[in-house]
Amino acid sequence: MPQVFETYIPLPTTLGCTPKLRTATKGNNVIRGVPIVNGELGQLSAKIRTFLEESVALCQPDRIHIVDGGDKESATLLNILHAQGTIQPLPKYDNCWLARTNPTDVARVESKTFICTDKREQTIPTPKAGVNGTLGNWISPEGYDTAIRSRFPGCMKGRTMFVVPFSMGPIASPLSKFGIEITDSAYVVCSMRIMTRMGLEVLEKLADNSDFIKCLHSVGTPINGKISMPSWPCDPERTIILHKPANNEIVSYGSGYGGNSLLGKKCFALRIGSTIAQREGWLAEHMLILGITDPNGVKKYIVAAFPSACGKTNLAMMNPTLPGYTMECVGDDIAWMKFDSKGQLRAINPENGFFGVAPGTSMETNPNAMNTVYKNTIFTNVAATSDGGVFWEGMEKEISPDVEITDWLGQPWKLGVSKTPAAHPNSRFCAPASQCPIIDSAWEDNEGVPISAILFGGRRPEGVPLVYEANSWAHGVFVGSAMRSETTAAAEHKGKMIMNDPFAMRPFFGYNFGDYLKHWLSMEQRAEKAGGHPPKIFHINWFRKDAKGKFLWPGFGENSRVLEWILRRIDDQDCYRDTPIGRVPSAGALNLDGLKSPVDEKELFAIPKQFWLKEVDEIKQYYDNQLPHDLPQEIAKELQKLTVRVEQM
Ligand code: OXD
Ligand code: MN
Repeated sequence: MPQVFETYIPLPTTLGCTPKLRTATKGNNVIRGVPIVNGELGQLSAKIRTFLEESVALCQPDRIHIVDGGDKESATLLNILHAQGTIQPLPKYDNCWLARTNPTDVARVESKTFICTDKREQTIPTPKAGVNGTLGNWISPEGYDTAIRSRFPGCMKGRTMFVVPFSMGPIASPLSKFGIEITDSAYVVCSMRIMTRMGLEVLEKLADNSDFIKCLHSVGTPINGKISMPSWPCDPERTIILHKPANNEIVSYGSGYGGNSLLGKKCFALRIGSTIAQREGWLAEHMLILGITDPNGVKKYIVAAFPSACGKTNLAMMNPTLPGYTMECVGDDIAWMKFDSKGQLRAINPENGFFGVAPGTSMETNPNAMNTVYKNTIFTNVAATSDGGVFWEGMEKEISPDVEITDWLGQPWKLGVSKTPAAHPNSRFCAPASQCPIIDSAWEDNEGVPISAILFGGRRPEGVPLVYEANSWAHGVFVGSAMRSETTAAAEHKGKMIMNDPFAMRPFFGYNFGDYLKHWLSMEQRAEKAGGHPPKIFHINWFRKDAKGKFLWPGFGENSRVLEWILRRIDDQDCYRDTPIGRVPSAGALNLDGLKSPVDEKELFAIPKQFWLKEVDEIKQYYDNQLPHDLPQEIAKELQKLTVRVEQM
C-alpha cells in the first residue's frame, strides 16, 4: 500500500508567508501524476476514485489532499488560511477566526443558480407567455456541459484539490446521505468540518462502493487570470452553481461563500435533497426543528419554515418567557422528514452546525446563539474589535466603549459616527451545533424526532395575523404555497419588497414547484396508509406593524405564548375560532399574562377584508403568472374557497 510519510511542513503563522506543501509521497500515491499529499488512494472506493480522476483531469491541481476530518488537519488548514491572509485569529475567544471575503462575493447568487434536466418543465413551471419565471432557473444538458467546459479546465493549477467526504445527517442514521465535495478552498474544508460530519468515518461507510452525491467546487480563476484579492480568490463575473439531479451531481464555480460553496447545505440538503425526497417519498425542507416541553413535562417537536434571514435561528434557540416551558434546538435551517412505519412524521437535521446571520444576533435577541459562537467558530464578514473580538449591528451593548472597531472591509469604523454598517448585512457565524447550550438531547437520534406541527411564516408588516391554523392538510399546503415575505440580505435582492417565497423554498426547489405541491399533497395519504395522520399546519407572523410602523408583538421569547396555543391545538383543545383565513385563538385563549407591555390583541388578529381581497387577488395572479399549467387542482380549489370566504366577510 502506498504511504504518505509527510504532508505539510510545519507552518510559520506570520502573515504574508506563503505556506509550502511538501509533496513527497512514497510508492504510487498519485492520481494522473498528481501526488496525494494527505491520505491514500487505497482509502477511496472505485466510484470515488473515478470521480476524483475525472475532476483531476479537468481541474489540473498541483496536489490532492484527502480530508481526514481530524484536529491536526484542521489546525494545519487554519494556519494555512491565516498565512494566506484569508482569516485572522480572534484571541478574545477560543479557536475562533474571522474571514473577510472579496466584497463582490458576499451572498448566494440565485440568478446564477441552475438545475439541469432534459426538459425545462422538469425543473420549472412554464410561466404565462411574456412573464419571467421566478421559481428557479433551468439549464439544458448542453448548456451545463458548456458551462463546465468554459470554466473548469485547469482552474486548480497551482492549488491543492481537497477531497471532502461528508455526511448530511448522523452517520449511522438511515435518513442520512453521503457526499464527496472536491474543492480548492481550505476555507470550505474548515467550514464543512463544522457544518457536516466530515472525514474518514464517511470514507469507511462508502468503502462498499455505494453511491454518494458528487460535489465539485472551485473558487475559480478569472478569465484574464487576475485575482483581485489573493486572500479570497473568486470569479464573480463567471460564478455559476449547477445541479444535475439525474446524476446526483452539484458543480459550483467562482464563489467561496456560504451556500455557493458549502455544497452540503442548500445545494445538496435542499435542491438535490428535494429531488431525492420526491423519488423516495419524503420531504427535504428549509425548516428549523425545535422541541418544546410543557410544565407537565410533555415534550413535542415542531418544524418551521421562514424565508432566509427571517429569524429561524432565533426561534430555533428561543428562551421561552412562559413559566414552566423549556425549548431545545434540533436544527435551525434544514429538516429532512419522513413518515415512519406507524405514519408518524420524523425529522432529522442533516447539518452539524449553524451558519447563522450575525447582525441582529445579541444577548438580548438570542443568548443561546451568542453562547454557541465563542469557541471553534469561523466568522465571515463581521467587524473586528481591537481586543481581539467581533462586532456587528446589534452588539452595541456588548462591547466595551473603549475598543476600536474595524469594519468588514478592514476600514476603521466608529459607533454612532460611521454611516455604513460595520458588519455586512449577510455576515455569518459558522459554529458547531453541539456547542449550543440548548441543543436537544435527541438532536442526533438516528430515527429522527417525532413532528407534531408544521409552521409557515414570513415578514408580513400588514394584514396577516400573529398566528392561524389551516383547516386541513390541503389548506395547509395551500398556505405554504402562498407564503410571502419582505426581502432580506441573504441573497442578492436590492431594497425591501414583499416577495412570494412558497414554503421558504423559492431559491431551493430542485424540481418543478407544481410537482413539489403534488408531492406535499400526497403526504396525507402516505401518513394515513401507515395508520397515522399528518401534523397540523399553522401560519405565524411576528412582524405585523401598527399604523405608525411599530411592531404589534414583542417577539423573541414571548413567541412561546404562540407556541403554547399551537401545542393546545395539537391536542385538539377547543381554543380557537374560525375565520375566513383559518383558525385563530379564541378570545382569551392566547396567554398574555405577565407581558411587559400590553398588546393590542384585536389589531394583532384583525383580518381586514380589503387587505385579504387584495391578497387573494395577488395569490391568484402569482399562480396564473408563474404556474398556469402546473398548479394542482386541489390548490386552485383552496384558493377559490378562500376567495369566497373572504368575499362573504
Ligand atoms: C441560509 C439562507 O444561509 O437561507 O440559511 O440563505
Ligand atoms: Mn436558510
